[in-house]
Formats: sequence, structure tokens, C-alpha cells
Amino acid sequence: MSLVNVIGLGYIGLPTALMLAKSGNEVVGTDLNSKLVNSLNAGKLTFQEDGLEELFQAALANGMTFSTEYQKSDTYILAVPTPYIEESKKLDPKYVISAVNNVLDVCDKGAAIVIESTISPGTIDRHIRPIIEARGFVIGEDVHLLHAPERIIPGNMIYELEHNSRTIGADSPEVAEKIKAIYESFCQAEIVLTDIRSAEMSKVIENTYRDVNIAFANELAKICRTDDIDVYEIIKIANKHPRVNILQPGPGVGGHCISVDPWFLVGDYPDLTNLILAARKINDSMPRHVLGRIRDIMREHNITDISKIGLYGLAYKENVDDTRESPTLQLLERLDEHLAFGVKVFDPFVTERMVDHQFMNFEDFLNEVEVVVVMVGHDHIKQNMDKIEDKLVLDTKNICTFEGAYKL
Ligand code: SAJ
Repeated sequence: MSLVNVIGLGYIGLPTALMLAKSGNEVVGTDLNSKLVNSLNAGKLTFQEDGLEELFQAALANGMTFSTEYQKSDTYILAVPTPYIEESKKLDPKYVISAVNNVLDVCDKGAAIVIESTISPGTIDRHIRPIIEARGFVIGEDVHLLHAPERIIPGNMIYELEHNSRTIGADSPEVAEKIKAIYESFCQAEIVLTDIRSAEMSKVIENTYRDVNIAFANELAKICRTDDIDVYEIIKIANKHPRVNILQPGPGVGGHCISVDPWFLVGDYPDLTNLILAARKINDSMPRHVLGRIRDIMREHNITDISKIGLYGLAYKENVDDTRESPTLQLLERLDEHLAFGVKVFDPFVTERMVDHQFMNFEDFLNEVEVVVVMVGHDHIKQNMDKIEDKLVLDTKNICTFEGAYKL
């Protein structure tokens, strides 16, 4: 079996590379970040995820290696970041472009370049084909292009790598079959073959669907707040309907997928994305809504000192250490804009200092605050409910088991 060179060893690339190696493929993981590569070569993982350590050991036992160099190979899987440009909301393909260029420098004739990174619909046609052709490569002969977007959810990545259905978009059915066989070495679910544009679009709309659904729940939360109705009860009842499935309201939408991908559609189809844009705005407004609720509680209890407020959770969701686009960081930014400093922060998963007034010890944090705002529903807080019971609590995740907590 030939070598698979996985490019980009972040949240998606690393688990994917390890899973391929564990499943018997010869794999080299490449990342330009030498610190990260050194850490992996020294046997140290670069982020936490359930089951990742075991997977890492299994991959190492199968001879997997890590390098800053692109390898000579006929199969490349690219999982590099695809950020968006703040002003235009369009995808910035610079990392994918440079990875493809690096691949072209070393690859075998006929190599398959599989892009796993989420890209906006049309990216491969607009940005990737032209650079390959400009370098004199004939697509379909010298190299083959594929798009195999990932679907795994942080917190349950390892299980989902093996059990989620996936999509492979390709120009050529034969090459698609060849790559499908590689993914089948670990993926037990259906692998759908399609064209590249459909693969690009389906990935982005999956995350957009979820963003719109969460926005609906968040709008309901605001409506219910004005009339003092329990939004969770409403959603629970509505979801008994066999064709209704409303997601949960929360303090905002974070992470590098659901809060980002819809912008690709808004950026590319500004005249056609009314609903998608409205959903983005609603979800982005939630940290401000939480601030309003904090203000309500402070007024009701005559608290004037903002430093008596403690935010529990910095990660973008429960049981992960990933803070990208996290609602708590969004909320702290709003506070900064209003020159309101001093709010305390604690997250048991975030052990690096990221913001001012961040506590590393839960008890110290609790000793300093009167109001605890539950921003993330980590298992840790569920197991420590008794420690916050005597505080004023704003529970934005609806996880508190005691009476009297304020809700969204
Ligand atoms: N959230 C809510 N209410 C909900 C569910 C989530 O407010 O009912 C919030 C979360 O708290 C979080 C954000 O939404 O801040 C996103 O969290 P998530 O767990 O829904 O999703 P991600 O961003 O961790 O992962 C998503 C997944 N996509 C879908 O479920 C359609 C995952 O399968 C993708 O692989 C990933 O995006 C990606 O990389 O695209």
C-alpha cells in the first residue's frame, strides 16, 4: 500500500492521520509548525480529545511519523485552516493554495490531492485549478483533485471518524473509488461519491442548517423571556411532534465551523442569503443578550461591582479545550468595548492564561464572585452543582439542577 501524506496536523488532520495509521496505512503527518511536529515526535499530543491518546499510541506502534517536510507520495490529504476574511466574509484560501503548491513540488505523477478542509462552494474551480494549471500540470493526468470534507464533532471525534457517513467529491469516478478505499480502511459508514462542487456545497450547508436552527431556538428564547415563558419547556413539547427538531438556545455559537461556514455563503451570495444572514446576526447577538441578563440580576440584587460576576467556561462548548470564536470571548469583547473590566473567568479545560482575571482554581474563582454565569455545560460543573447553589446563578445552558437559577 502506498504512503498517505496528511498535511496539517490540527483538530481534524491529526485525528484523521492517526486513524489512517492505526488502520494499517503507511502515514506521514506533515505540518510546517516545527514546535507541533517536535512535540508529536516526542510522544506528546497537542490537544485534548477523548480517546486521542490511545489512538496516538496505536498509530505510533504502526510506524507513523511526523515531519515538517512534504513527502514524495501519490496520495495527499490536506487539512489546513480555511479562515475567512473579516471584512468581506469570504473564505481566505491562502493556506490551501500554499499546501497545494508544496504538494506539486514533490508529488508523484498522477497523485491524488484530497482537500478535507472546509471550503466555500466553488473554491476549487476558482482558486485551486488555476494555480495547478498555471504551473503546467494537467489535472486528471499529472494530478487528481478531490474534496472529502470532514464531519467529526470535537468531543466525539474518534467515534465519529469511524461511524459518520462521509462524502467524496471528485472529477473522476476511478480516482474517487481509489480514495474511497483508503477512507474505508477506518470508516464503517456509507461513503457517498459525488462531484467536487456538490461536496463543497453540502458541507457548508450542513453547518448552515445547524446555525439557522440554533438561531431559531435563540430567537424563541428572547421571545419567551419577554413573556416569562419557559423556552426549554416549549421546545421540549414542540419536539414531540414527529417532524419538529428544534435545537437548544445558548449564550452564542462558537467553534470554527458553525459560526464561520454560513459567512461563506453570505460572502458569495449577498443578495440571496437573507435567512442565513439573519441567523448569523441572531446567534452573534446572544453574548449581548447574556450581558443584558447579567445587568438584570445585578439591578435586582443591588450589585454595582462588575468584578463580582464570574463567567464559568471559556471553551466554545462542553468538555473541550477549544476556545475558537467562543461565546465567552465574544462576551468579554463586548464588555471591553464598554470599558467594563474586572469580570472573573474560569474554565477547567483551559489551563493557559488567555484573558484578564482568569482563575486556574475553581474554589478561588468561587470565593471572588457573587454571580456565576454558566456559559459552558462542562461535566465538571454538572458534578459540582452543590458548590454554586448558594450563589446567584445565570444558567445559559439549562443544566442547573437546583431551584432559583436565572435562565437566558
Ligand atoms: N450550540 C447551541 N445549541 C445547540 C447546539 C449547539 O447553542 O443546540 C452551540 C454550541 O454551544 C457551540 C456551537 O453551537 O457554541 C457549535 O457547536 P456544535 O457542537 O453544534 O458543533 P461544532 O462546531 O463543534 O461542530 C460542527 C458539526 N457540524 C454539525 O453538526 C452540522 C460537526 O459535525 C462538523 O464536523 C464541524 O462543525 C465542522 O468541522 O464543520
